[in-house]
Amino acid sequence: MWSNRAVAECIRIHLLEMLLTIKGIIMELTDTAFIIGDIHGELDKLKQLIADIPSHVKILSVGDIIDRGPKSRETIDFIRSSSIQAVKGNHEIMALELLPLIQQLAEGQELTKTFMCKLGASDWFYNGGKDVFTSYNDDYQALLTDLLYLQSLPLYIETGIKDEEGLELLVSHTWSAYKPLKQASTLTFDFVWNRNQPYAKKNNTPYYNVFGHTPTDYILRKKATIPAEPIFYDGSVNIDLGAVYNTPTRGKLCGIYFPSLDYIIV
Ligand SMILES: [Mn+2]
Repeated sequence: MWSNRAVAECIRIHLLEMLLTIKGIIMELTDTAFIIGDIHGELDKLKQLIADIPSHVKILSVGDIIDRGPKSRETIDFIRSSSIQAVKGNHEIMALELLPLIQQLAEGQELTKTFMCKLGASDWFYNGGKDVFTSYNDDYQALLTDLLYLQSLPLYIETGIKDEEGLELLVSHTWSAYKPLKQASTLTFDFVWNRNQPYAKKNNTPYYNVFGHTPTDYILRKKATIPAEPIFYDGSVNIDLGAVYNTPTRGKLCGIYFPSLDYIIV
């Protein structure tokens, strides 16, 4: 016998799979990449971080570009206009769960109390999405356009750039290198929600995985340093320094070059 909750989760997963038309993308970069951690609407930090990145360097993002911070809408605009290639994070996924509703609003349906209840019941509203929604000032067409852009983002990027050991840069929101990428459609939740850190001491995948999602001080707990630092594993690195959180061991945005692994923190 399935519980109501299990049925609801099943419907939710099915809906999500329909929304996720793009799983992963393959790029054929040959030079250098610069990958940015979880931005969460911290546009000023983003601009500061990439101000001096040379133009030949391809800039990528591990996702969670929206929610919680002050300038989500402007961050989407900036990322699009600067041709930064992002992957989806769990915050983009949560926003996308409202796509069908926003579509109806954009088509002229009134924002009734029932409608508001549906929006309010969503995970997105409870996780920083409410402010993002409000920032569109009832311009549902603009919100829809931005959500469709978020929908177009992949879950992971195989970049084509290799380090000295021949490991290819893989960019994803969570640690994902151990997964069979081709099965991304059945592993969506893992790609954006998984909080596991690399459990094998030795990397036995063909990838070097740059990811975010869980602020590094949460993983280090009492060993957390000030200022926050990325955590390097064999064949992967977590670069989420909790840019949007105002605490001594967070509040920083990190970007890392590949293959050199030199990093910048602002
Ligand atoms: Mn996340």
